[in-house]
Amino acid sequence: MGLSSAARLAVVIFTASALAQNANNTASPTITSASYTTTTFNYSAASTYLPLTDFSNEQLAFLWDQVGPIVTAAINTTVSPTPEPTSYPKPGWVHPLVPAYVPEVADAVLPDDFLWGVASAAFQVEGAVDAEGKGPSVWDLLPHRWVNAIADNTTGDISANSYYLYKQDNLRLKNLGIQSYSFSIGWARIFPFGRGPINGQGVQHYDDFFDDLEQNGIKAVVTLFHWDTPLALFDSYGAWTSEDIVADFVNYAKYVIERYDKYTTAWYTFNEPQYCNWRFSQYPFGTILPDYNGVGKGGGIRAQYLCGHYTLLAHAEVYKWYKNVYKGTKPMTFKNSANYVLANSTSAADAEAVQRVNDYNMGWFGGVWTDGDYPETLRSTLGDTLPTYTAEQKALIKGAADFYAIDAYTTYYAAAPPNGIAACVANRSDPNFPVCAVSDSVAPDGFPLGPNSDAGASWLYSTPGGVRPFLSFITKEYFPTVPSIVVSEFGFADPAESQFSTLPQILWDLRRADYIQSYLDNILAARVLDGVNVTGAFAWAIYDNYEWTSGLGTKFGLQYVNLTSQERHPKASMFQFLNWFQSHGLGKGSTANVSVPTYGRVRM
Ligand code: PNW
Repeated sequence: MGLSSAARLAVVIFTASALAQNANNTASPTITSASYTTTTFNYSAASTYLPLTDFSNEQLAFLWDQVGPIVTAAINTTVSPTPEPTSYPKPGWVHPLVPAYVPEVADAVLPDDFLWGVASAAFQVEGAVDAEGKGPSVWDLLPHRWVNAIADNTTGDISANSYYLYKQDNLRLKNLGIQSYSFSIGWARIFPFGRGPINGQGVQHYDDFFDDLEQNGIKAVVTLFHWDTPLALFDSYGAWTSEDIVADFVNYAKYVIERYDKYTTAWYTFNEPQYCNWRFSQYPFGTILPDYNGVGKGGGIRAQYLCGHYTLLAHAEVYKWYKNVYKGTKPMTFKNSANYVLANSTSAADAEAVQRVNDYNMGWFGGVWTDGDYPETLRSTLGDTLPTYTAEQKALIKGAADFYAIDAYTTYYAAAPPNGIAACVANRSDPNFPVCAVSDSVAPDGFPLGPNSDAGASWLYSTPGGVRPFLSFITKEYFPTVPSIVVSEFGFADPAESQFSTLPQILWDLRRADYIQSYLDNILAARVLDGVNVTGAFAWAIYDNYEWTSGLGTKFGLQYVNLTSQERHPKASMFQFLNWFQSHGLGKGSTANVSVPTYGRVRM
């Protein structure tokens, strides 16, 4: 480690010639006693694994060695597409699609510039994790090295293998008539070490990918970072807990933006910076990596808020550079993870609990829409644990987005904790600190808010009624400066879908189809009936993929992926989705016969 191959070779040559000289020496060798030093070793106290000064093959090999053996797919070169069918197997009149939920908007027509499509993320779909010069990301490390961190112990080594199958996937999107594809770029494909030299093969791959998408007439909506931090940046300085990450992210972002801006319809710098909560609460991946930046080996609140802090700074720097220096014209923002929150009762304490949940999700990154700073509820509760922005940084953050993007999956009820908000705020060891509110997918009378999702997405219930007031709440009350809003992800994982073994059992995914219809109707109602400027909606996900700590077994796809053959099959939910956009004026691009009977339209 640390020595390049040339340096290693030099050491070997030097040692060999020194020995040869000794052998020729006729005088008897002087034997000096070696001097030894003693030290106390404690590898747990390591402050870094990898000074980032060497970008050699050896160093890359070391990084992959840290991850362990990778499984390679049977298909491991880019596949040329075969023609897509002129019609797909689809639901018939015997069980037609789910009927409309909001009759008042049944005839509403969307404008052509309404952005819609399906979504994915690089690590969740690409596979080919060590192919063509890519460096490992933390998400390559985690399933391999942290036993039982993933519910079903699957890895993302192959997943949907889209790195090689994207041409067929893009052709199918076109044939189905889908307008846009929201996907992310793998940072470690472009920069295997997160910084340093660029990986030409990785760049070539994305060049081809963007070109293919354009050839198929599909709009690209691009996320720069969807959680797959290059492992080298963890090894070197603890990634998002260090200010060093800002310059490295900005460097990566500038390269990608300069290269692909001409292809891109909209930019997301980050997917859901709120992930800092669930990812860095156990920073950095349990006890696998050293304790960087004094955040403690187990991670926790300090790590979470450092992560959020540098993420928003990195976003703001990229945004201001893009608009002011690069003079970019495409809309740019970051995606947020938050859900509609209702008060569990009419009490003042429960109203305060709702406010706290909103502040700790949306408000945390809301400086963009307010004064560039954190909300008072965070500052007063977290005190010194919350980093502070300088006046200059606040000015940078304020106004650093063109629209709001919300991944609005579900709805919760929130209540004050049993011991009260004040007691919780005063006690850092309280299990509910620092939010000091509890939320639940159950209504006050004990009934769930909607049908439940897969056990691997236990946070998710289908709650379509919530998304409509949520869009109003964000744009009219919480952030009135927001000019427009896109539902950048919404989606559902039908319970136990992975337990079915035959295609017919999988394809009629009633709960997902119902979710798609009801969410879209409510999003449209927000626009047409409530006057919210909703300008886009993206279904998660393009097809089944790697659902983070739930692994491959939790399925969010509108297409089924056979993990053995890698064949894709549109599920009923895909036709529900296409039918909805056809009914509202935007399903014009399909060259396949995708029209399907709907309840209420069938006459026997
Ligand atoms: C999103 N919540 O994450 C992510 O952007 C996707 O990568 C992921 O696959 C998808 O949703 C489904 O999980 C979320 O707790 C994670 O509300 C958690 C929540 C919402 C979104």
